[in-house]
Amino acid sequence: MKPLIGLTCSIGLEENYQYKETNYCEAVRGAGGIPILIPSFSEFAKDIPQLVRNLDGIIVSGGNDIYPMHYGEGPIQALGSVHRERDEVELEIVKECIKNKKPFFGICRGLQVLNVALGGDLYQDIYSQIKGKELEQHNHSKGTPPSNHSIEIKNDTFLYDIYKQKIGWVNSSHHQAIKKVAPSLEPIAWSKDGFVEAVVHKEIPSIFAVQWHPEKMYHKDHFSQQIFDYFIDLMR
Ligand SMILES: [Mn+2]
Repeated sequence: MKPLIGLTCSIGLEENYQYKETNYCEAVRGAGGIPILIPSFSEFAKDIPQLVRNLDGIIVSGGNDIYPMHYGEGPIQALGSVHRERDEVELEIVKECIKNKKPFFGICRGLQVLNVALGGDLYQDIYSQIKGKELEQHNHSKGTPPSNHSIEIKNDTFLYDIYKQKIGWVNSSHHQAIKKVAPSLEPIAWSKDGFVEAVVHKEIPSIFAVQWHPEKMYHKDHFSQQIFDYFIDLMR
């Protein structure tokens, strides 16, 4: 039996449709899983406990910003678009994955959701909130170059086992980042300018997240493939 992998959807601008990029689905299937899209809408968070129990693993995917009230702040001017129902559904998914020790893979926004759900917080916009320090280009959106910035990977982690070296190269498409890491998460990779680029749960190693987009490089990059393989293999 192939593992069933829930994939959270993004919400269209007119807010009347839900979607997920095909490359997420291809990466899940390529690694041996069956992708199942999870929408977000009013009151749906209440059904998440049952849904999580019936899936083998969940990917909380990339997308818009998290409403900062979830970490006790009001919105600053540079905050991007937010969607209250998606926040509720995904925060509930984290809670249930922890409770049921269900494999969880956060990608980009998914890393931020994981951190906020577990008590950490975020920079709402790194480029307007961090002054006096030159930051790398984390918010690359034009074209699809194979790599945007380097990461330094911690020894003795699953990520090090994949890359087999301290330095990796990743694509990057985010303007928010982890500020305070949640107490139950361990950072395992950083960009040169000091942002946390990957985390793993300290007690549940099958719960992890990356700040970049391995799904976009799935067909081109061996390491990206291996991250998905590693995730799906947790369920075999
Ligand atoms: Mn980055």
